[in-house]
Amino acid sequence: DTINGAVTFDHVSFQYPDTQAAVLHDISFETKPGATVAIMGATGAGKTSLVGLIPRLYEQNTGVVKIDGKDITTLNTEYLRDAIGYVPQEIILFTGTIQDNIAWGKEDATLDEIIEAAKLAQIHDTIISFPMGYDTMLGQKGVNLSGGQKQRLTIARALVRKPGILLLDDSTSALDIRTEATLLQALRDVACTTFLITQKISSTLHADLILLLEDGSLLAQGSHEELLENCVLYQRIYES
Ligand code: DUT
Ligand code: MG
Repeated sequence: DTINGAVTFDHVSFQYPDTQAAVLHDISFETKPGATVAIMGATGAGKTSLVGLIPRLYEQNTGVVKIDGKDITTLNTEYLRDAIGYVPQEIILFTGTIQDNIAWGKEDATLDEIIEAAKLAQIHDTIISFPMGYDTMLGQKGVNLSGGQKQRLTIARALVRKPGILLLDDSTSALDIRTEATLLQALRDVACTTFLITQKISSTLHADLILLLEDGSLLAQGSHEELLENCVLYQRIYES
């Protein structure tokens, strides 16, 4: 069964096993299926840690995380891994073809599925502009991609699984405003709930929900308009 992508955090706190201090304090929010959720906050605020709880890369200490109303500790990890696409902050590409790089982790993906994912990730046109297309080699013997092209390639890799939830950890930082907006709209069109960690106000403008983290606490949450009205820190980020 597929997921709709509603995500709920209910009084979630978390600390890494080997550390003393909690990294996330009493986080509560909920998103509708297909929503775009922007996560902002200074370096070290807890953004990567927060999204890592959703596919159970880590386990919260208190509180409950739910997907489509189900406590994720009751779901099996294989189901979670299929349902959630995760694009980590550090991009990993290997020497091989573009096709192999997109299919990494889902080696049974068909070329059609790979192309569909690349289109959704807004990288298909770039790929077919290369003489070898999807057979283009990456790495020392192949083409060098720009930062934004690498980001979109790794987003395509996550989308090959057709996830109901996509976690983008700073994965659009090198994209221009228009390409990013097109990507977010395309994800909306396929009803993929998207968590986007970002430092850019341009990415929060169209988010259904913005989560503003400060030192592991949820300083504010709401739409762009709501935060602009109610949150001094958000106003400052907006004006800077
Ligand atoms: N932390 C650990 N162990 C880890 C990872 C992080 O103790 O394995 C700490 C570092 C930091 C806090 O957790 O004090 C939050 O880190 P996180 O990586 O979640 O912060 P971020 O908001 O993603 O920061 P950045 O914008 O630099 O990626
Ligand atoms: Mg991070």
